[in-house]
Amino acid sequence: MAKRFTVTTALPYANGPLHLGHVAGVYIPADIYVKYLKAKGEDVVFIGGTDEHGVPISIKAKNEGVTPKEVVNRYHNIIKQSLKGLGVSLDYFGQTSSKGHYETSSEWFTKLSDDGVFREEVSQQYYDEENNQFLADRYITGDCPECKKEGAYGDQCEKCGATLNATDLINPKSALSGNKPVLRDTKHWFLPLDKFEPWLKEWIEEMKPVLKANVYGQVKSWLDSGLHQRAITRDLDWGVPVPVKGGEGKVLYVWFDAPIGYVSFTKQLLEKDPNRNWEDYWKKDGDSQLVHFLGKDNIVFHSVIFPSMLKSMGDYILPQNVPANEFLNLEGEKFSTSKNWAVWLDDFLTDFPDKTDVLRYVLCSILPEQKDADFTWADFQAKNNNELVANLGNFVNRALVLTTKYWGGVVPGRNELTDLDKDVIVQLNAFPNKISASIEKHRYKEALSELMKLSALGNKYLAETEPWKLIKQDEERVKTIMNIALQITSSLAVLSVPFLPETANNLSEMINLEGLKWDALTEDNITEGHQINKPSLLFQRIDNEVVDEQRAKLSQAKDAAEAASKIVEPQKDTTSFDEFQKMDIRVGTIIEAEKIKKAKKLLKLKVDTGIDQRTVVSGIAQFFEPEKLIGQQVSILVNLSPRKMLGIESEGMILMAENNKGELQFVAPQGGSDNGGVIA
Ligand code: B3M
Ligand code: ZN
Repeated sequence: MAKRFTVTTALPYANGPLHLGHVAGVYIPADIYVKYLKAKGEDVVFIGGTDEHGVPISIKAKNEGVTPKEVVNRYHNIIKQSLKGLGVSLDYFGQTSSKGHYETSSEWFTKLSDDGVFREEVSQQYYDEENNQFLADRYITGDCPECKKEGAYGDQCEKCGATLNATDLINPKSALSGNKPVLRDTKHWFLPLDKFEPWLKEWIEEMKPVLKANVYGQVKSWLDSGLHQRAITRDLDWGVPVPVKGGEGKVLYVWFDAPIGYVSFTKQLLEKDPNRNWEDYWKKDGDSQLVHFLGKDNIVFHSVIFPSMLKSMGDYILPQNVPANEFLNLEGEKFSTSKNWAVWLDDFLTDFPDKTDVLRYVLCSILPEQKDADFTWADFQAKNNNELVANLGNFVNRALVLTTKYWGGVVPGRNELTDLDKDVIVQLNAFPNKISASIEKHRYKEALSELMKLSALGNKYLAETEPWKLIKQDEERVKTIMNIALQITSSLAVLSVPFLPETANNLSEMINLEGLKWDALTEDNITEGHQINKPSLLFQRIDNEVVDEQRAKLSQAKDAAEAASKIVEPQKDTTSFDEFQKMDIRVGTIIEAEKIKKAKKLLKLKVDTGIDQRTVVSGIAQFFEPEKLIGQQVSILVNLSPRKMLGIESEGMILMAENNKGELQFVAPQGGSDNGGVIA
């Protein structure tokens, strides 16, 4: 084993909350690994944080009319809280917009630039003359050169999927000013990956024995298709400023500074620690084992680009492993933020505050380790009821309840062992190593299933020996059986720590035993005469209604997202000026408003039109409380022929504006006007 461990979780962009896809791909396996290492007494730093640069974040901020810093702080906090809620024990959760991170990434860039690692090249890029700035690909739109449709972006056409260069767009327009951008010379710095290719190829072959097949496969195919230099600077105003001469007005490319975050966050964590030094976790002398956890879309950055940067820095270690996962789907479809097809971690924690371990269990049991996997609410319910309640919860409860019932919670001693007892003990003692082996190979699904085999072993043992039947005839025999059952229970309390931390905690409180060590587990964890505490149930059944509600919530959210992205209504057929002139639209004021029985959508209004006071039936009841409407100015079509609705004569129509969600607002003169005023 290495002297110490540096474990990182990929940094999610701070422009949205985390969903279960992020959690399963990165945080659950990383947290299991780290909790395991810590249970073994290893020296570990567990580093995470948010990635706070990049164009989508600036665009979001612009759309919201706030600064990028406001956006990233908001989501950083949401993400941080939700990970805490899930019991993920990161030692540090940093921000790439922090001062310390700016310092470290500038140091890296300056050193690599001084050492002549980068290439510098001038190329032509689109520039917005009105806003005096170069345009990122996403800030340029135009007609797609492939499918000819409008609205393609400088990097991609979302209509036909073509990958584009901004200069290929027909009729390019700046998204900032709407003007035609001009081409201007600009200088950028490049990481010459082509130069690193030979050693990367050797290194990846050396790593092959420990790499997961999906990771090796992806990196190999990248290397085989040949590496090209990559621009690591951008003409933007949000990011780490390029710290060398000629870099004015430019920032580091988000993928250059983000992985340096792992280093800057370690520095921030250990800054004030008198006993530990960040360099031990990153430099060769420290002999630390660096492990990056991430999703499959980030493999190349962590196994080609960042290693090239680490190597170029000279004295840094390279990753020992990059256990990337494939993707998790939701009810058979890809997670999608824009379609709102997601279970958000913070929502889950609000809806199920006492079920974090259930979520950890279910996600671990379906981890997309080798191929994409699917989360369904039916499976969530089934795994809770059939595995956690019926297997683990049931065994522990029987062991503790029977001990309480027969001997007031005092642990009995063992008498002579039968062959069955001896066999169970041999099996029990093999579990710590089996689970360790699976975790160390980053096979977390397998490790969890081993844990569940241990409680299944306990259940089977009790079912075969039936102590509840024997207690009347042979209490001495029952003492032996229950002693063994309690040894299994106490091993479960330790071995479940990485997977089910809250359960492990509850369990060790119930058995009233702390400080048991993973490596020291035996058939004598718990001694004769030890007093256990009052047992309670570890898990509760989940009923159908609960998961039905979650499924309904998912489809409602999806419908709302679809409605929000609804295409603007097509234009109606043309009408003549004379036709339009026939309509008499006036300013009016609502003076009375009431609900109409049996009509959910309708309100009965009395409107002062300046001409008269008249009754109008209006379909706005879902959006307004009648009391709040008194005094509201409106635009009213006064010469519409009267219509009877639910027995009420309606004399006119109030004009409303509808947004994409189908919500209504009044169309009224800004700042108020006189009733009866003509609208034309
Ligand atoms: N933010 C991409 C992502 O969230 C990127 C990861 C950075 S890890 C250094 O998938
Ligand atoms: Zn296209």
